[in-house]
Amino acid sequence: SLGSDSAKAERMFRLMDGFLKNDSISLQQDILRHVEYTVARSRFNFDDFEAYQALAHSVRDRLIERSHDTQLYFKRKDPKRVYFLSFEYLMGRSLSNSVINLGIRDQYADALSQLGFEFEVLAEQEGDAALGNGGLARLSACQMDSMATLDYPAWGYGLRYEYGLFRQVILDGFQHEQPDFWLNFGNPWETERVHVTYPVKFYGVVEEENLNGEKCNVWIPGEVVEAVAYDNPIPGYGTRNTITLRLWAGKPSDQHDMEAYNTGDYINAVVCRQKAENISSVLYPDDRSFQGKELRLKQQYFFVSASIQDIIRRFREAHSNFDEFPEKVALQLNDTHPSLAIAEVMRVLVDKEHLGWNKAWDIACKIFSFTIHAVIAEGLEKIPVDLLGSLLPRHLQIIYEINFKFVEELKKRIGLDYNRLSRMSIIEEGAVKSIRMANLAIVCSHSVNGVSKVHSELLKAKLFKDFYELWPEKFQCKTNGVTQRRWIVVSNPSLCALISKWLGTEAWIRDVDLLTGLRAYAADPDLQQEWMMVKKVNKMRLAEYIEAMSGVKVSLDAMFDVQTKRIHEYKRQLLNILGIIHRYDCIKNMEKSQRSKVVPRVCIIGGKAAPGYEIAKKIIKLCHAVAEKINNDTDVGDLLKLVFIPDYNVSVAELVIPGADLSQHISTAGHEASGTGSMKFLMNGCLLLATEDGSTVEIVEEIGADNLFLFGAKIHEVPKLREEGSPKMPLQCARVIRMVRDGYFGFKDYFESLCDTVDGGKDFYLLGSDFESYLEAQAAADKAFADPNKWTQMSILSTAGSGRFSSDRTIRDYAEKTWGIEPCRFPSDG
Ligand code: CBF
Repeated sequence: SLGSDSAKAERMFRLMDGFLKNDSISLQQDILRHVEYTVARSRFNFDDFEAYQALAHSVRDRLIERSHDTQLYFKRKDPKRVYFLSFEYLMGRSLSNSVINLGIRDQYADALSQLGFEFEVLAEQEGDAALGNGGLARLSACQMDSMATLDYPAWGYGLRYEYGLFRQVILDGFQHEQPDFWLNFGNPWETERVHVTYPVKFYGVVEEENLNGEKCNVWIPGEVVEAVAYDNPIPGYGTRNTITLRLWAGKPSDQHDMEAYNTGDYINAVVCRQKAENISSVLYPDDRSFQGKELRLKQQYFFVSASIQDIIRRFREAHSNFDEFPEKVALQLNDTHPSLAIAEVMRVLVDKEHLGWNKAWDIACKIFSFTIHAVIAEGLEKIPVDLLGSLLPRHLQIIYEINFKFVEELKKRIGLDYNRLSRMSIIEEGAVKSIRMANLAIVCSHSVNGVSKVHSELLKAKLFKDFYELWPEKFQCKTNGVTQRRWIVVSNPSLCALISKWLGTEAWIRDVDLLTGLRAYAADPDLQQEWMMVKKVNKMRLAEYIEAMSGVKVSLDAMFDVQTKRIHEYKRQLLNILGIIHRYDCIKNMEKSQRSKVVPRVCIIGGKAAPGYEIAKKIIKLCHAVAEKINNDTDVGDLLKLVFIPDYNVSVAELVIPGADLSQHISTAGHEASGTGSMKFLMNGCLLLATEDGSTVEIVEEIGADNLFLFGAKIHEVPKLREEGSPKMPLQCARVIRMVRDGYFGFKDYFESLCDTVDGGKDFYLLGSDFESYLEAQAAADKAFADPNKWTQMSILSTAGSGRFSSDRTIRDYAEKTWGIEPCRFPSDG
C-alpha cells in the first residue's frame, strides 16, 4: 500500500503534481481535444455552447486530478473526516468558481481568446445546478467551498435530483412553474461512479432469528433500489485540496428483480424497474412546510442509507472494528431531513455488525451533531408512524427503542412530569401518531446548534427549552456565513480587484478578516471615487439585465433598492410593496416643484413562491400590478420604478447583488433563523435596511447601527403587539391597503384575501404596527443616499465588516468545536 512504502508514495505525489499543464498552448490543445473527442464536434467548427462544454471538461480534468490526489492523501493520513449530510445544495454554476479556485482563470481566458472565444460569454452558457430551495441549500454550497479551502477532510452527501427547483415563469404577472430538467444537455462537472453503488431497502417485514444463541432482527425488504454515486469535485482556493460532493441517484436493482423475470412477468418487471429512478427524480419545492409524503421519506432514507454504507465502507478499509469509529467519523445533520441516519447507524451497528445496543448507541451519540434551521414548531418535520412503519419497519422499531430508553432515563432525571415527558418524547401522540425528527436528532446528537445568536437563544428559550434544561452543554450557536470566493471574487471582479489594490494583497480571499483593513480608508476620497465607479459599473450591468428581462429602462442615478429571496409572508415582501405604493402616492400628491427633492428609486423584487402557497403567489401578482401602474405613469418618470426579476436563482443573484445600493431584510422579528442574503449584500458594499432579526443583530454589532437602517418591533415586543392587533394600524398603511382594495391596481377581488392578512383583524406579521417605522427607515436611507460621500463611506464600512459573515469562520468553528477535525492539506503549492 502507499502507506507502507513512503518513499514510493512521495515520489508518486511529486510525479502527480501537475500532470496537466496550464500554459496557454496546453489549455488550447485540451479544449480542442474535448471539442473533437468529448463533444464530438469538429475542432474547426463549433459554437459557444460546444466550446463551453469542451472548456468545462478540460477544467474537470484538472479537478479530477486534484480530487484523486486529495483522496489518496486523506487515505494515507487517515484523519478524522466530517460527513456533511444535506438534502439540498444550491450550487449554481461551476465554471467561473472552479477556475478561480484553481487559480487559472486568466490562463483560460487567454487560451480562449487565442481560439476566438470570450471566457465571460462561454460562462453564460452554463445552467444553474439548483438542487435546493433557498437559504439552507445555498448555505450548504458555501460551506462546501469553505471546507475545501480550509483543507478539512470532508465529504458532502446529497441527492442528485433530475428535476431541480422549478423554473419560475411569469405570465400576466402570475407565477407559473415549469420543470427544471437541468440534466438535458448532460452535466460536465459530475462523474458517474458505476462501481460505487449500494442496495437500499424498503418495505417488507422484520423477522427474529437466532444467531449463536442470541436473538437478532433481520429485515426482509419488499423492494430494493440501487443507489449510484455521482461525484462533483469542490476545489479549495489557494490549495490543491479538492473535496467531493457525492450525490446519489436511483437505479433499478438487478438482484431483486430476478424473481419477476423468472416468473415470466417481463413487462411488469421492466416497468417496476423504472420506478426506482423516480426516487431521485424531483426536489420538493417547499422550503418551510412538510406534508409527510411517502416519496419524500423514501428520498430521505435512500440518501441516508447509501451515504452511511459508503462511510462505513471507507472506514472499514482502514479499520478492522468499530472501536475507533468516533475518532475517525463525524456526521453533521443539516436540519432534520437526514436524521433517519441515526436509526440507520443503529440498525447497521446492531443488526449487521452485532455490536450490541449500548455500544452502538454510545458510538451514535459521539458521531452525530445537528444544525436546526427552523424557527417555529410548524417548521419541524414529523413523520406519521404508520408511514414509517410500512416503509422502514425495522427503523420504526429502533426509534421506539431509542425513545423507550430515553423516556425511562428522563423519568429518573425529571420525575413523572407527564406534560414535559410527552413534549420531549420522540413519539407524538394524537390523531396522527408521528415521529418528531428534531427530538430524535437532539436526543442522539452531542451538539445541537442554531444558525445565529438570536436563533440559538430562541431555541434554548422556546422551541427546545425542555431539552436545553436537560442538556445545556449540547446547545451551541454557529452563525451562518457565505463564501467570499463566490460572492465577491466570482460575482464582483471589479470590487475584488479594488479591495486587493487598497489592501495591497489578495490574501483576504482566504483570510477574510483582513477586510477590516478597509476601515482605515473608508473616508479616503480616492478610494471613495473608485468605489463609486465599481458600483456604477455593476449597476450598469444590472440595468441592462432589467431592460432585457422586463423592458423597463432604469436610471443609474436612482438608488437600486433590492429585495430578493423566497416569497414568504414572514419575509414581508408585502410590506415593501405597500411602502412602494405609499411612495408613489406621495409623489403623485406632491407639488410638481417639490419633486426635484425626491431621491429616485428603482425597486427590485425577486423570488419564487412555493407552488401551493396562494398568498405568496398573490404577493407576486400584486408586485406586477403595482409595477404596471407606476412604470407607465409619465408623471412619475424616473423618480420611481418597480421591477420583478423572474426566476431568481444563484446566477441571477451574482448579477443583482453587486449592483444593489440598498437591500431589504425585513422579516417580522423572531421569524428569520439567520438570513444569509444580507451577508452577500453586505460583502458587496450594499447598505441594509432591516429589522433586528436573525443574523442582522450580529451585523449591527460588527458594523455599528449608524451604518445601516434599522426599524420595527424587537423580538420581545412581538407577542404583545400581536395581542393588540389592528388598533395599531397607522393611517398611511390603511390608506395604501384601501387603494389595493378599491382596485387602483386592478384585480380587486383577487387581492382581497391578501389585504385581509393585514387589515382583517389579525395582522400576524405586524405590517401595520411596523409601517411607520419602516417609512422612517426608508426616509433615512433617502437622506443618506443624497450625500454620496457619506453613503460610500457606509458602503465601504459594510464590506469592511463583512468578514465575520464568511462561511470560513462558520466552518472553522464547526471543525474545532463540534467535529473535532483538523486540516489535512495536500503537500503542494496549490
Ligand atoms: O440556515 C440557513 C437558512 O435556512 C433557512 O432558509 C431555512 O430553510 N430554514 C432559514 O429560513 C434562513 O433564515 C437561514 O438563513
